Amino acid sequence: MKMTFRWYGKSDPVPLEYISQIPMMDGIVSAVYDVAPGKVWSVESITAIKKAAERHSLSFEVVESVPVHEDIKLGKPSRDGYIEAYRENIRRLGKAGVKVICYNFMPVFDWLRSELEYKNPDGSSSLIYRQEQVLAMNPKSGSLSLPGWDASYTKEGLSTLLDEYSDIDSEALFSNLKYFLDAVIPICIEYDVKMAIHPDDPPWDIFGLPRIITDEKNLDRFLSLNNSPFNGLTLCTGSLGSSPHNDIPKLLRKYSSMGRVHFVHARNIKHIGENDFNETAHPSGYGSLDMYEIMKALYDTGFDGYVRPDHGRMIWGEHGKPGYGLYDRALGAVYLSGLWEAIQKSHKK
Ligand code: CS2
Ligand code: MN
Repeated sequence: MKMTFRWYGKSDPVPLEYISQIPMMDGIVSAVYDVAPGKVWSVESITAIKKAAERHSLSFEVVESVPVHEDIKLGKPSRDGYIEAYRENIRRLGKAGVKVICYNFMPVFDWLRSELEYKNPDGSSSLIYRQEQVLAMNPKSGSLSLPGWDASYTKEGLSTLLDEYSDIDSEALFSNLKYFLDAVIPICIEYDVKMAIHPDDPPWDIFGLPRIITDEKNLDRFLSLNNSPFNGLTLCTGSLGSSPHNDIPKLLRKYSSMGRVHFVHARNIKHIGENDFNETAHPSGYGSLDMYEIMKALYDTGFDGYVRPDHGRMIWGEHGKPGYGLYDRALGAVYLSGLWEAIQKSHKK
């Protein structure tokens, strides 16, 4: 298991020096952020991240994310050009020593929350999802302001895009995903880079848009779209776990023993209603997920991929990118590494 930490590049308020001071931290997870989806990343930008990480004794072996252009998800004729750019990014990243690419296949929106700074009774704040509040927003009204929503869309642009998705159901999305995988996986094999899809967050349809990386049945189907071990998962415990129907330790055991989990986002959440959840501190006692069982499932299946703490709360007066402050994520990382050490030592007796 290699512990990593997401870093948003030079504009991230958390400097690499601080990340390197977190005990038991192996590396960063990052990306080139100033290039539009569907474009090729320059070798210089990729190398600059790697060099910066190495100056702080951190590795850079995981990219999150290389975004998938909407035309690929929509299956438009223009997808081939965007796929070619994706293939070139895989080659360039592989040459720079990147081993895993995390990406998602969610139409239009990435993760959705109703509030980014929900005040907890202890004075910390966290991201929260209340379905009723999210559904009350109308993405076509132009007043939508949600995390994960790409602010570069104009009101008209977003409206047109949503219309284009009106013919895309989950079957069509699966078929467009297969087309994409069949084009990129051969390059991954050649350059030794694993693809690791991120589950949909939350794992159910929203605003009439299909979401397919949601549960065991669909994860099985996803993996069989292309049977190469290079076609794998980012198992995000908080995303899949926001549905109480997903048994996360069980899913981890199953897919990690198949060698199909390449990256783990280890986050805790608390179910607070049918389709509602709050993001909590990482330790098991604070949320609905048993983080010990999660780490144990990884250990027992010989997991040797990458883990990162996921969204943290804002604590100790920190201000920053919602979910991505330093303090709570650092506590999460050390807690997870502590669990790992305990599990490891309990096997050595
Ligand atoms: C991340 C996602 O912050 C998060 O929840 O896990 O934004 C993630 O980077 C993408 O969905 C993966 O492409
Ligand atoms: Mn995640």
